[in-house]
Amino acid sequence: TPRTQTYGARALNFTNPTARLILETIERKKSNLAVSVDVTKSNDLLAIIKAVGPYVCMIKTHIDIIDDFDFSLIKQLQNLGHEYDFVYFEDRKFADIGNTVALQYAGGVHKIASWAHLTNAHPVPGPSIIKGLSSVGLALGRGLLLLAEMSTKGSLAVGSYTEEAVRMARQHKDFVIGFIAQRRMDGIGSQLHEDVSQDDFLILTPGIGLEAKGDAMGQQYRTPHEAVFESGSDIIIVGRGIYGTDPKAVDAIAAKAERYMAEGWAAYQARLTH
Ligand code: 5BU
Repeated sequence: TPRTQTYGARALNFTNPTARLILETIERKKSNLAVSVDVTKSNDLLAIIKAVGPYVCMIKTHIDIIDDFDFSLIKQLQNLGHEYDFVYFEDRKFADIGNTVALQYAGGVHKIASWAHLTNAHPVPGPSIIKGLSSVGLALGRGLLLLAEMSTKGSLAVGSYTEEAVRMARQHKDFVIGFIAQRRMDGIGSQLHEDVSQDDFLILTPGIGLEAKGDAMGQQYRTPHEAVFESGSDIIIVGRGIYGTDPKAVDAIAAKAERYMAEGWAAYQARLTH
């Protein structure tokens, strides 16, 4: 099963080029760490990416929180992506009708589809949201994650909602390459008599921290070991646990990234042999 396959071997489980690129990048860099850089100034964003670049397979952005956004920032982000060998995940959380999300994904100020390898969507509108986003992203080789679960206290994405999300993904495996979730979704949402043992989806897990248990606004943290070893997550997403409160403290930020990378990789290696 995917849980005990290497990242490199799993690249062959996918036809989507972004899924393959992510798995190959993880294998090459021996890092299943994604850093979520939630800062509001372009210069801080670039400085933090430079600091953590060597240790990540992925940088997760919220491009709409950048106060001084100018499209020239995108070229600089792309250059760093090539220099340090990682992919971009724009955590846009699309949630509207197909026609609207296609416009939001392709255009506006941020033109997300033109640079983000990966983005995500809430399954709440139903399969039409995948149709809308794939009408833009599929031909560009992009990938989509569905939000099957969230890390927050009291999340409504549970039970049959989560199951339906997985079912939607199974119908669109060319474009939906995985889930934001807190655990593996293997077998979940499969119909009676359907053989899904060979199905592979990437599980990306936010809400990861080694020190805090949560924040003042409902975020809940688990450790890399809990996520990757116990729950079978593939990529850990870490934000404030790495960049802390001072975006200028780049040496400390790099050291933290290295630590999370080591913890995430150790948990994966332990998983392979258990
Ligand atoms: P943190 O600083 O590690 O708490 O940041 C977590 C990031 O992951 C932040 O950008 C959130 O928007 C994002 N996130 C999350 O925390 N929980 C979720 O369930 C989802 C996204 Br989906």
